[in-house]
Amino acid sequence: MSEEINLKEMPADEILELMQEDLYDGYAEEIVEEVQELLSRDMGPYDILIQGLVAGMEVVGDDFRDGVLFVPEVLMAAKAMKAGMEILRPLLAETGAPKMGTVVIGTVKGDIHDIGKNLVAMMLEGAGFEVINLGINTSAEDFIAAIEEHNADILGMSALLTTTMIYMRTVIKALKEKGLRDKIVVLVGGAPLNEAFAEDIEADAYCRDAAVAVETAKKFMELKNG
Ligand code: B1M
Repeated sequence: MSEEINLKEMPADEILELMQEDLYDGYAEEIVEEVQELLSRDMGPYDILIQGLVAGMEVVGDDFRDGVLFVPEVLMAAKAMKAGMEILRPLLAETGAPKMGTVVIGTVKGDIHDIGKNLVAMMLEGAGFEVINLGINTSAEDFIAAIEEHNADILGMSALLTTTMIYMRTVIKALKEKGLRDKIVVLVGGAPLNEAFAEDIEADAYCRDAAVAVETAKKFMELKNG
């Protein structure tokens, strides 16, 4: 006989564990219920995001790397993660923080990973930035057009593949050719990157995670505004 799960009777830490399992199994509806249950207990959206969703996706990532999970399963997990993020998004963006500046962000050309980039975009919105999210597979031309259109202060680029991260260099080169490089702060992130790579391509900073991206973006805006 299958055991009926009653979320209301479970302690929060067990719900977080269950979230990780449900994310692994790609159960979007269950993820939505669990996020809602934790919110109803006044758990902060950021804690739910990091301790439930991001922690779950780390396990998925490890098993994907080790050949235990394959693309279809990972896609299901990503869908479940997005369902949870959709609920948290307005709450993370709702801090009433004063306007900090404008960020154009996107995943670079050839790369379709967008969960981390969307997380960064959400957290930047929450910190008071206006965020122009260009989505995935973004060309240098599209980045430049958006920077010019929105008079952006910061460009954020994301890449999750060793084969696509090098495209960031192409974008920075294109910014230089357009005479825009000195007018914009370039922040880069994504699992295969590190500080040495960021320095090598002449980005302004590498951001390990979304929290660091927000801190770094704020720091650069403070420097810019004196
Ligand atoms: Co892909 N994938 N994937 N994948 N995938 C990785 C990246 C991989 C490391 C898996 C593995 O082998 N362990 C591996 C890359 C190997 C490499 O290049 N070294 C890989 C591969 C190989 C592939 C394919 C090639 C598989 C295939 O088809 N054979 C293919 C590529 C398709 C393409 O892009 N052209 C592919 C496809 C997919 C899915 C579509 C199935 C799915 C993406 C769904 C989606 O995003 N909508 C997927 C997923 C989900 C992953 C893993 C499992 C998880 C990525 C993720 O969402 N992490 C990933 C394994 C891993 O990373 N451990 C993997 C959670 C997210 C919160 O973290 O994205 O790191 P992350 O973002 C963090 C920081 O990096 C940082 O802040 C974020 C939040 O804290 N950050 C920024 C990210 N961007 C930033 C930008 C900033 C600042 C900070 O700007 C300022």
